[in-house]
Amino acid sequence: MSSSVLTETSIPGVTPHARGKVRDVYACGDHLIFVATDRISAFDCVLPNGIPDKGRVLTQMSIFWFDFLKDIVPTHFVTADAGLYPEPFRSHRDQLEGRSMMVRRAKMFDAECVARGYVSGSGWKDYKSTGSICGIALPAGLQESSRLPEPIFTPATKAQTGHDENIPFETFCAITGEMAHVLRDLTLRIYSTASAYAAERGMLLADTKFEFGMVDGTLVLADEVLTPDSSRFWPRDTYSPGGAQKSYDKQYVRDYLETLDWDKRPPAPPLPPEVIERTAGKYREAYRALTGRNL
Ligand code: Q0Z
Repeated sequence: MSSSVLTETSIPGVTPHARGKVRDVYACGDHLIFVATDRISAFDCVLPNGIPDKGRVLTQMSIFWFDFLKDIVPTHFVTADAGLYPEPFRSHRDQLEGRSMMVRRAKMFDAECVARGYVSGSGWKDYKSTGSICGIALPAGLQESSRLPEPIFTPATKAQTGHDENIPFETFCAITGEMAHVLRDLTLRIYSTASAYAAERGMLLADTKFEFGMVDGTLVLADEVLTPDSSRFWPRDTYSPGGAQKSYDKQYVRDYLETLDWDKRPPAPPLPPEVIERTAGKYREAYRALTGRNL
């Protein structure tokens, strides 16, 4: 299996349908092929180095969860066997195998479905300034990273550039229409199921973001799910509310970048080999912690 670092995909004669910070998406008829590269971002910048195995870890983790969740919600997942992809993708399977998946093309809901069980990130920012998150009133006296009395649904708009913006449920209803309540209930149900599983494996699932879409009149869970790029996982044994928790995956990268006098605007500086290797180790460790499997 290929373990070389891939930071750019290229399929001759095919233009990507979309490129994200980390993933490249190709259109093929009714399907899309998502390719997780080994790119990594920090402080909203894509770094010049790739992280070995990161794309494979994120893809295999999403696939693990799609399977785990399949009795709760249908998903957009079709296959990750690149030998089954249509041409010209099948001929380039060396580039794609292990780090890609073919999915049903969905009509996406134009809002992110976020569940939070802990106060962190933009949730902590909102709580500090308003005492609530997405208009949901919360008890006074919560600290950064405190566990919430119960998980909450905190939808956000998808910003093309810049940061996603937390929105009240009422705004979410205006965007998603009659499916709004179903999306909220499913988001919280998936969060509870996944966080109970993660807890058995020594991990806290602080929050996670889902994207849903419709395929032939059926609601499907789409995009990537429950990866370190879409979720905050915290090791239970070092959890300590009252401050930010260390990022499971990117801490070495952030810590290193903070030692430089880089202004956090592109271009980002290169990472030393030991930061790259230790970060790769964290991704492999996260995969093993959650799935019990090695890559
Ligand atoms: C996912 C995104 C990425 C850029 C659209 N099954 C689907 N059908 C149609 N559209 C999508 C999906 Cl998952 C879809 N995104 C998010 C991912 C790069 C944007 F890798 N946008």
